[in-house]
Amino acid sequence: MQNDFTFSIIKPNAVRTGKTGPILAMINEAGFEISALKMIHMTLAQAESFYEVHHGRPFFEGLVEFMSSGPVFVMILKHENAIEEFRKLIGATDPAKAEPGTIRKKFAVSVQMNAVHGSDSYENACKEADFFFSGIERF
Ligand code: IDP
Ligand code: MG
Repeated sequence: MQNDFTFSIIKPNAVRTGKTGPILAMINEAGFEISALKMIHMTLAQAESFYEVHHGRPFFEGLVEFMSSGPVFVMILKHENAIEEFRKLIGATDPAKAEPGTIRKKFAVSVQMNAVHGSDSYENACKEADFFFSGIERF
């Protein structure tokens, strides 16, 4: 079924400061089911490849350095209308504009260090999930 899963990352700032558990609890409480999950530390080249779509943007260099600065949790999450529902749960890119009760409002420390990634389309969710997970790592 299209749009029944999304891809997410708990970003280095949140992992470093012990927010993985609280963020997973919010994801769980919102009704998402974990379909794949692992902890990794991306190289700079891997982060550049993942964020290729943003290559050339003024924040690109800082973003890829940040995303390769420490371990992250990558995951695939199942839910009806997963893309839209997860984007609602995480809130706006800029935490100053994120709704109260969203993950970014609670755990982001800046626009760059905004605690979590969520796919923006079904096509990108498929690409992003395939970038990090093989078939035998997905349930
Ligand atoms: P999204 O994560 O809400 O989809 P995108 O526009 O796809 O936002 O940007 C990807 C990531 O790049 C953001 O989550 C954030 O970490 C970083 N980013 C986006 N815009 C800026 C900016 O203006 N300054 C610093 N970092 C930014
Ligand atoms: Mg995006």
